[in-house]
Amino acid sequence: MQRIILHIDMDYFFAQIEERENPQFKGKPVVVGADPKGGKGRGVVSTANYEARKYGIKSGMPISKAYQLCPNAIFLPVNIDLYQKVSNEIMEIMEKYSPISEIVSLDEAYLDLTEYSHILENMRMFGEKIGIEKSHKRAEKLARQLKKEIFEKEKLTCTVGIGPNKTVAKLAAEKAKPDGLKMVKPDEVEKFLDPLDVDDLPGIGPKTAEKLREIGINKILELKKLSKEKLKEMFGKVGERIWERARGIDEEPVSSEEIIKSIGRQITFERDTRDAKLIFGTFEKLIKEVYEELMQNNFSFKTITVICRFKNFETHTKSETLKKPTKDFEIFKKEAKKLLLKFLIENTKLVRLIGVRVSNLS
Ligand code: DCP
Ligand code: CA
Ligand code: CA
Repeated sequence: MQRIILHIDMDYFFAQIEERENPQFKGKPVVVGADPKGGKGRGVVSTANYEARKYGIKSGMPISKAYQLCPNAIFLPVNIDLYQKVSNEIMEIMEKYSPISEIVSLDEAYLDLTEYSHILENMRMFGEKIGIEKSHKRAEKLARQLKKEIFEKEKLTCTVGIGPNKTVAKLAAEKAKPDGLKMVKPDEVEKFLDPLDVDDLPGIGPKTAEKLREIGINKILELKKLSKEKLKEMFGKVGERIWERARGIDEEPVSSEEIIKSIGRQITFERDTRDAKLIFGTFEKLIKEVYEELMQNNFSFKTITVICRFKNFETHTKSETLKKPTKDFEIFKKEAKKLLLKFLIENTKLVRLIGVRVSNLS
């Protein structure tokens, strides 16, 4: 069945809320994130408004780098309670527009608008073709209303993408930022995807993109020249996914069921360190926090992953998958510590950040 999927993503979310709360910031570069401490701060940028992005400041960048790029920017701490409250209000508005919705993150969600097309609009007498055309018009109208309602109630702008599936809808939104609305109809998908960069595709991270670039593949049009078998050979199971996504194929349903895929915690040390007592003491605290959340949700886990970031941001992960799912705290602690120890033996650099995550939850 031909679906109509809408993706909504708020524009420079944390920073836009700060601008709304402090109108005097409008038009000036605003950076939300860790304390820059005059350029010596150690955390990262959560997000920046578009003025700050002109200086090259981006989400995830070390806050010290952001400070270097634009010392006169307005640097603000992350007020997550406020952003969460605003997010809840937005999601409440959004959910009125379709009975089928999926919240992806604080500022992002999908709506399935197909119902409207096929039940309300496609009343047989018009025939399939007119039905789907009308329903696209209807979807666009709904999208415009949604943007308007959010702006009127929250004084915040967002971008909406509409497509035949989640992948295309999300990419359409990405390409229409900020304050945009873009619809890609089924017969426009190929034309829309072909000129995009391979790393625009969800599922293609920096490492995968690098591998593709090495063999001269930069655009989705070029990616389509690789067979499914070749992609499987290069990337394993996700290769098949990539093959489909490059062709605009994505059957994943919009699903409101909240699926927690993993639980994790990480922490950046105040100072890069090799102090084993500090590292393992901190690590045990993280393990306990993760375990508590696991128990609150009554989950078993099968995979443990440890993250270690060394000086200069060199970041590694190591995972261990158990033979069967468990809830055993001692096993968790023992396996996690073993992984961390491996890092410290293999690498003598100072440690900047450690983290632990459990996945394969049941
Ligand atoms: N965020 C974060 N750390 C990151 C990325 C994002 O804390 N590395 C937070 C801050 C963002 C929010 O999540 O405001 C939403 O992330 P987006 O990737 O959607 O980015 P923005 O909404 O900030 O900007 P855009 O206008 O590009 O969507
Ligand atoms: Ca956003
Ligand atoms: Ca987002």
